[in-house]
Amino acid sequence: MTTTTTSVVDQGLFLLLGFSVLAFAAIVATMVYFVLRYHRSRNPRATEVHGNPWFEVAVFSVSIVLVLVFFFVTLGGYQFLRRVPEGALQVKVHTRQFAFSFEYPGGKVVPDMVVPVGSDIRLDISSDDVLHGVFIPAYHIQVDAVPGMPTYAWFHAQEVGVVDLLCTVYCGTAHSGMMSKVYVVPVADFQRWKDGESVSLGSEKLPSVMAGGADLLDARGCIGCHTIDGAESAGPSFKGLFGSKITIVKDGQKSVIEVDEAYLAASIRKPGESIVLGFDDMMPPGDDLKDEEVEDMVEAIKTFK
Ligand code: HEC
Ligand SMILES: [Cu+2]
Repeated sequence: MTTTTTSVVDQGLFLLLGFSVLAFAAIVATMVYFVLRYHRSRNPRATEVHGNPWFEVAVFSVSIVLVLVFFFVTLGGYQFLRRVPEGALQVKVHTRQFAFSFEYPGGKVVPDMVVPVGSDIRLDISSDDVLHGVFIPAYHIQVDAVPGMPTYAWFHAQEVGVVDLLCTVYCGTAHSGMMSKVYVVPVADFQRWKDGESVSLGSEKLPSVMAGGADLLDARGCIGCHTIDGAESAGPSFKGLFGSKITIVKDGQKSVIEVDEAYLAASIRKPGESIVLGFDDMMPPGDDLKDEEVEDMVEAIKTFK
């Protein structure tokens, strides 16, 4: 069997777990033996025991050897995880409140990751705002994304299928919704997908390029707090929002307004300035969004009728 990120992590885990189980059994057995052997009926007078140098040296040496074995085995695993095989496909992983986006060589950006089966994938991880974590349980890799400290991870896409990728560092209100997927697809499908064709894996459609605003809303994590089908969420639904009359609270004053493009754009850039009645001021500001991005988002919101 070839070594993978999954197998080296398992190796370290099972070594430590196996030892823990053995040590636990040995300690409990000794304890039970002492309870019986030195019961008052068998050992009515307690005797004092003094040092036993040979025993002490033995315990000490065995412990040192064990700790060194654990250290070198897991160090080997760690080095394996930090050594990206040559020729790995590079994917940039951007993290932000509250979404991941994946950037491919050539500039394609999507909200879920797509990779060809059988290849090594290098993830270049960065954060646009606060601490996040990139965790792919199926491949046993987990790395923190720290603002200003780009890092990386890699894995070998073992078999075709869909696995989860999620944030493991509490990054704010909608942290629990910060989840994406990794689609491991046949090589030919990956090529077609990269060329911009619409491709499916089983019944699921692979993510398309974020050209239009709707994909951008998804990639920027807006859909984590706003639904497009009218359902309740942390924020008001986008369905039927454009052109509707809503009550907002601004500087403590309530007023009724009609939702137009300017209001939508202002809400995306500076959500804290006016709050929709009945909701909390919890939306992260979109100061870093480009003008075209805000326009695309506004256009997309208008389409949810
Ligand atoms: C953490 C959850 C959260 C995220 C993420 C979020 N929003 Fe919001 N959003 C809210 C809440 C809560 C409100 C209502 C309170 C307010 O007006 O600030 C709101 C209000 C809005 C409004 C005004 C809606 C109305 O009914 O008047 C718009 C437009 C909007 N968000 C767009 C966006 C866009 C676009 C994004 C992605 C860039 C986004 N939101 C991301 C929570 C969120
Ligand atoms: Cu996060």
